[in-house]
Amino acid sequence: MPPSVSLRRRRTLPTVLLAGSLLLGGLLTAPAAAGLADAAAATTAVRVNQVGYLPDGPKRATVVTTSSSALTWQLRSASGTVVASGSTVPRGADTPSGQSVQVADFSSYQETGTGYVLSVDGSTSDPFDIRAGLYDGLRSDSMAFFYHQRSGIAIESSLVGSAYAHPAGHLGVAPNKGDTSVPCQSGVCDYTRDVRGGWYDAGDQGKYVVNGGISTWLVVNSFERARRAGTDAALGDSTLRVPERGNGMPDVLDEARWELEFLMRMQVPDGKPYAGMAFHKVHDAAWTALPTRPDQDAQVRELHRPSTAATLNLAATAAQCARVYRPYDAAFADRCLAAARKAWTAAQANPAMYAPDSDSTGGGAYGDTQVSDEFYWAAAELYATTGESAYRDAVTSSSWHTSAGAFTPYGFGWADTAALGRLTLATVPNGLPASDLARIRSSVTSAADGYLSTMAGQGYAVPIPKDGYFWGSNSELADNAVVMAVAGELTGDARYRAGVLEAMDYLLGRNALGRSYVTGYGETSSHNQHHRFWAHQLDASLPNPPAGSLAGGPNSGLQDPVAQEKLAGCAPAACYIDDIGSYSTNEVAVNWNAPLAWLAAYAAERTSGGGEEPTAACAVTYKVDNAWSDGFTATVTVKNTGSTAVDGWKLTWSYPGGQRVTNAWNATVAQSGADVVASDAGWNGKIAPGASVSFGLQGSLSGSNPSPTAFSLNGGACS
Ligand code: 9MR
Ligand code: 9MR
Repeated sequence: MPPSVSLRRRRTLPTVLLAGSLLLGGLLTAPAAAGLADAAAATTAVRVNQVGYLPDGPKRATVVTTSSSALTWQLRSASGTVVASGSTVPRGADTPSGQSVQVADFSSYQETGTGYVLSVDGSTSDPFDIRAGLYDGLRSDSMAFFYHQRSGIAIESSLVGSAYAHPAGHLGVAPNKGDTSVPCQSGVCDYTRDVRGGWYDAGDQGKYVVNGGISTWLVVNSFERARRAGTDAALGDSTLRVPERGNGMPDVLDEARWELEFLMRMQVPDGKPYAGMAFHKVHDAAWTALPTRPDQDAQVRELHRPSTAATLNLAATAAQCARVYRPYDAAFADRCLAAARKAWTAAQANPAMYAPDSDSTGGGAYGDTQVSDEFYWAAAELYATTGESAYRDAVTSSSWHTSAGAFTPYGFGWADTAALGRLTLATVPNGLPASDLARIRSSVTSAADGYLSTMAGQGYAVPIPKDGYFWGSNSELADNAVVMAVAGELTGDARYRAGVLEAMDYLLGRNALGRSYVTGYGETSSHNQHHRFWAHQLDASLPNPPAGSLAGGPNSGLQDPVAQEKLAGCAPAACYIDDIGSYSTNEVAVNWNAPLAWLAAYAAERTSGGGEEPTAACAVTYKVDNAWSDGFTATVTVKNTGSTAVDGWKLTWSYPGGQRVTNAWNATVAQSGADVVASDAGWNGKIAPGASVSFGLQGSLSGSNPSPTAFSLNGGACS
């Protein structure tokens, strides 16, 4: 029944959570415990988005302090000049973090630049930028995560650099024993299936239809939303590091297709028992050790019993595919639609084949015994795509169509998918009666209002409640931010966009631990996430996770041995450790990077209002002077095309191909993820009108070396 939904995610940790809440009560009266110990461990008491802020967005910081009266904040530019100042607002005890905090709001400062810091109470924040292009690098890196996670294809150094390249995993080449001819678990089927391809789920190499479904939906939805907004060119062909660049298909859809093809391979073939259903999952018979590179996994792979939930994930995503891919590849859209219809029919015939929680040897369970929400989601996608009355009736007769529980404070998720159906019905033109549509849309905006009010009640402005720090909490709040973004689209109300951007602030450093949960973004960022190949912490010859990888985040359930040993007594929002062994707080996963990529693409968009990149009077040439197999040198020339002198400059760009600057001359160059900031060397800081300065750099790469195309000078876009 719908009302039970918010309890389902809690099911995995009821007792621990209860203990956590009791402890929390104690913490607030005895603030010297875990919360403040964590605060001390962070680099600074002034918590900011370590990447930065958009010029027209909210700009808030949280300060951990024992002071109960307002303090003075000062914003300093890179040269040390105080450019703005004001008073903080004391917030007192912040329950989720167990910290006493104050909030500094410098939103009214809208100048652009790099290297700002905020000082309060004798502490200084990590440096940050204020500029419109802030999220361009993350848009690309967070989406590249999916290419890295591809199974059944070699990961090319020309696209991701030599450290991340590896041979194809699970293509039937020894020692792999899959995925080209995979048997079922005993008693499930008497044949084998070719289930190559798809994305590995997370740090493990399982492939799960249930979790693949929500991840695919979000990636495709990110494109569908951008197309409505008229900003889809940013996700179009040749915008991302995918091998299909240049094929005429938007790159985001190329990436999602890799998973869609896998999801369709998981459908039970005609003529077999349960034809049309989807196998729940395919993974190793026993857990592999860390590290294990995908192509070196010697375990037997097995198909697990078909489930209704998996079948409806296939129906929903294949129906969405049929709608979104049609303009680019009608034959593929037809194939998706046929698979979706067949899956729907099979799920109706087998409505209660539940995947059990106990099936977690060698792979995750993704158990779910409540599938009416998956029925609603699949019906909504099929109806939005086909307009057919049978699917409309399935939508309108579902209890989820009217339930107040479709959106919960804890976010939608792999087990809670009714919200996905609502988001589609609210945004994709369809034939529901106007009153019905109005009700659906207002359910989106009232959910978003709830998230905004949850944020307003917290010192760190997190759109999940204090008892919401479950496994993958970062995805809960990211998913809630997706809902806020859609509410903004439906209403034009700017408060929702502000809420989305503050959720990004949380992920990128304005949080209880003063840490960015996204690898490569921010001064203090997670880089030891649980992963079988990006296992640098265990084997120095292996890489850390690539830039743009999101950690699961604080989990008050402490569901792994490292968390249990190191985090006992933590306040909910501080129950996190950047250790490869802590899979319950620090894994990566496709259903977590998917909302990150969705939000990064949204945040990277130039809005029609004040978010438009201001123009600067400059022209930049970027010339590759020399390139070899894994490196290059380049000369960058900046010309002042305006009529006033430039006095001190910072030039920013994003590398589209994973290049990394290793060395520079005549400028100081810093890189975070794909984003590069080049600052003058002091003596060459002045550029007279009509004059130019040049600097040189050396970088690393493997294979292709696409030149950056967009440059900003002191925060303004050059022509
Ligand atoms: O590596 C696994 C990770 O992907 C899962 O999220 C997690 C929970 O299912 O399990 C991890 O595997 C561990 C297993 O559960 C217990 N033995 C140690 C495994 C590696 O740390
Ligand atoms: O994201 C999943 C979380 O909701 C569950 O509580 C947890 C334990 O069942 O499993 C998480 O999913 C993991 C999956 O089981 C195996 N691959 C890694 C996933 C992320 O940790």
